[in-house]
Order: sequence, then structure tokens, then C-alpha cells
Amino acid sequence: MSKNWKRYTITAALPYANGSKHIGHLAGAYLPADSYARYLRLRKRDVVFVCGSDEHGTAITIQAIQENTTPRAIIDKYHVLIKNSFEKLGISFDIYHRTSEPVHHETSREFFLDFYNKGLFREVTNEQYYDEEQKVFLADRYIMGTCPNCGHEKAYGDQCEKCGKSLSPAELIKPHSTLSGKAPVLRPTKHWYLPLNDYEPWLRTWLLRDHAKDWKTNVYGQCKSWIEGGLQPRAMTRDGEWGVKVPVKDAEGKVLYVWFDAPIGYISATKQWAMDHNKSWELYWKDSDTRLIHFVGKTTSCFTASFFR
Ligand code: B3M
Ligand code: ZN
Repeated sequence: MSKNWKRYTITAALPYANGSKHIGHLAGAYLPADSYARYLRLRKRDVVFVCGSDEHGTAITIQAIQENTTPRAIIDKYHVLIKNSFEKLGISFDIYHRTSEPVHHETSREFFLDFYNKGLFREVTNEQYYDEEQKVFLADRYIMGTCPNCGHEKAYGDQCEKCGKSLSPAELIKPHSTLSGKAPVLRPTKHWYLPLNDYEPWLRTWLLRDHAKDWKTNVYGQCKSWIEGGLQPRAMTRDGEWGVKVPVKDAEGKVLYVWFDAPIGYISATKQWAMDHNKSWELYWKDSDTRLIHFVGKTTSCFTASFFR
């Protein structure tokens, strides 16, 4: 027998505020979420439908460097553009929030500190590539060079698009930063890792057994292959100034990994909506009579899976 839910929290993936969106985004996540929210409202259900701009992350920082502007200028431009497009298209969000808002920073810091205080992170120092001219650490994608496998001169530090081989930047011949053109250097840097491997047993049970019938076939297959391939510890912090500052000592110049803070954006958006409408955000997130439904695109599934619990 299906449960008689008292209220519904509906989220739609937060678009990166670094470019305009296309019809595929609309068809994939926003239109289905909107139809569902409208259907429930017609049935007189208590619904909150939240979304907003995802405004942090390396991609936005790098884009600002490339366009000789600031991350703030980029997000301000695209937040307004995307928000207005959704309004014109009639998508009925109850709130379209922003992860650059103080309530989001506070909420994300609280989550990080909670994990930190429970001893869930491992501090690891390792060497990463650094662009001395631009003074930034470089994700593998921002390093290019010659492919050791096929000789293609424009292979990326994570993959050669010509022969398809997965690479690491150290394997590239004549590696250079795509930002300055200079050879990157290795520098030690400390980060806080979440040992995802420790969560494998419950994730396996929860995803592949208890909820096996809830996923689309492709999502189920993808999750299964990740779990069977073995989960790895993943850094929850990054070097940089743009983002939510890591709220512990010895963390100057470090921000939260965008995929740590972005899903928390659903909660901070609900908090803001609740403050504006004199409601309790906690009822919409913590009450067992609330049905929580996420509408996400396929790139988001691996980051959202842990959140469904
Ligand atoms: N910003 C996906 C994207 O814009 C990412 C979703 C975050 S939802 C937590 O492609
Ligand atoms: Zn190649």
C-alpha cells in the first residue's frame, strides 16, 4: 500500500551559472519536475519546489581567468539570465535561490563541521599540478600535451580525445597549462577526503537491493558499476578563493568542493523559502511524512545518490 504523504519537497538540479542552458536541460530535468509539482498542487498537496544557481566550482574560476573577469561577474550575469528564462518558460519554482547567498554558505559550513567533528574526513597531503603564472592549482582537464599512446598533440591531462586513452597529466609529453601555456609544476597541498569506500556496504544494500526497482535501468547499471569497481576516497575541498571557505584551522586558501556544497543548495533554498513564508524548513526535510523527490540530469546522479538516503 502506498504511503499517504503529508507534504512533498521537489528539487531540480541547480544549473551552473556559467553559461546559458539548452533545451536538453529543460526536457531532462526542469519540465518533468515542473509537471510533477503542478500535478501535486492540482491535487491540493502541500508542495515546495526548489531550485537555484550553482555558483561555485573550478569551472567558474577558470572561466573568469580566461575571460579576464571575476567569478562574481560571471555568476551575476548568468544567474539573472537563467532565472529569467525559467520565468518566461513558466517553470513554477517556489524559489530560485543562489549558492553564493550567506544562508547557503552557513549551511554548507555546518555540514562540513559536522562531518569534521565526527571524524569522518581524512587529511591527506599530495602533490598536484600548479600554474605558477596564474597561481592556481590545475584540474587534469586544464593540462594539455602530447599523447604518449598516439602522438596527438592536443591530449588532455585526463584523456586523449583522439585515441580515447585515459591519461594522467604525468604521462603527457611536454605538458602545459591551458591557462598560461607554461609547464605546470608539482606542489604539495593538503585536503580533506571523504573515504567513500567506507560507505560501500550500506550504499550497495540501499541502492542495489532496497531501491533496485526505483531507478531507471541506466542509472541502476551505472551505480552498480561504480560500486563494483570499488569506491575511492574523494577530496571534499579544493585550493582557491572562490567558494565556501573551509571552516577549520590551517585551511587558508581552501574552499569546499563544489559537489559537496551544491546538493546542500537544495536545503539552503528551502530555508530561504521557509523564512520568506513563515514556514519550517525542517518539516520539509526531516519529517518522515515528507516525500523528497530529486529531478537530476545524468551527470548529477553519482553526486546525488549519497543524498537520497
Ligand atoms: N550544477 C549540474 C549542471 O549544472 C550541477 C548540478 C548541481 S545539483 C546539486 O550541469
Ligand atoms: Zn592518443
